[in-house]
Amino acid sequence: MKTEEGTWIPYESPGYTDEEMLARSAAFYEAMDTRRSVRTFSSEPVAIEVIENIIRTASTAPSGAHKQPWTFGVVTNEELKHRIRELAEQEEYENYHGRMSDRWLADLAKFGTDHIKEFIDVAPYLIVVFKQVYGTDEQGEKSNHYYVNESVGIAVGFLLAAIHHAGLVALTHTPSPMNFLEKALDRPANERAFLLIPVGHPAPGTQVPAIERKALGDIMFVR
Ligand code: IYR
Repeated sequence: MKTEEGTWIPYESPGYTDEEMLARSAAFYEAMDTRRSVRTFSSEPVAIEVIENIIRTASTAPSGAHKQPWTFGVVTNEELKHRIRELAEQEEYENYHGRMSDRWLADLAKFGTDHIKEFIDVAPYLIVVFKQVYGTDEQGEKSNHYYVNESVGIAVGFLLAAIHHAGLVALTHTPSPMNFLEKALDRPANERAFLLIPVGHPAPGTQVPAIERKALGDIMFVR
């Protein structure tokens, strides 16, 4: 490996014992296994500092050439949330009434979804994730971003884990096509809406569908 370029610093391994590693990996799995997508939110407020920490956590994700090709829009303004709800529902109406195939609608039946997206009004925060398809350097010149979908997808994984760790709930919502979010939030030409993520406490009495995760043997192979 070449280490002549740039400044390098030591990486400090935590140095867990095998027993600690086993216990920690099992405990983290147990904690993550209780995460569920939730579609019914409470309007109970959440401190902005919690949201800031969650977004800081997302920003620790690896990215192509460390370009960090993401922007997280935090929407709290009630009128703006409502406008976004109206625009999302317009797209979703078309999705549920012709754009999605019968097979797709059948696959979604168990989740009880339709084009009504009340959670956009109710959740105290909407995190609108944008991917940056290119960057701009200090001179205002275009710079390249690499593996943008992979990078932003990983960051959103970290974001969802951080939301769950904080004891909050979220939904990875895709009101497609999502370009209305770029316009509604007045984003620059290099940003494309990636996901709309309401975040907050679950509504009292929230239920989630009784669905199972695939067994390890069905998702993993070793050779
Ligand atoms: N975007 C729509 C439809 C939808 C699609 C899939 I795939 C889902 O897992 C859930 C919903 C909606 O948000 O209702």
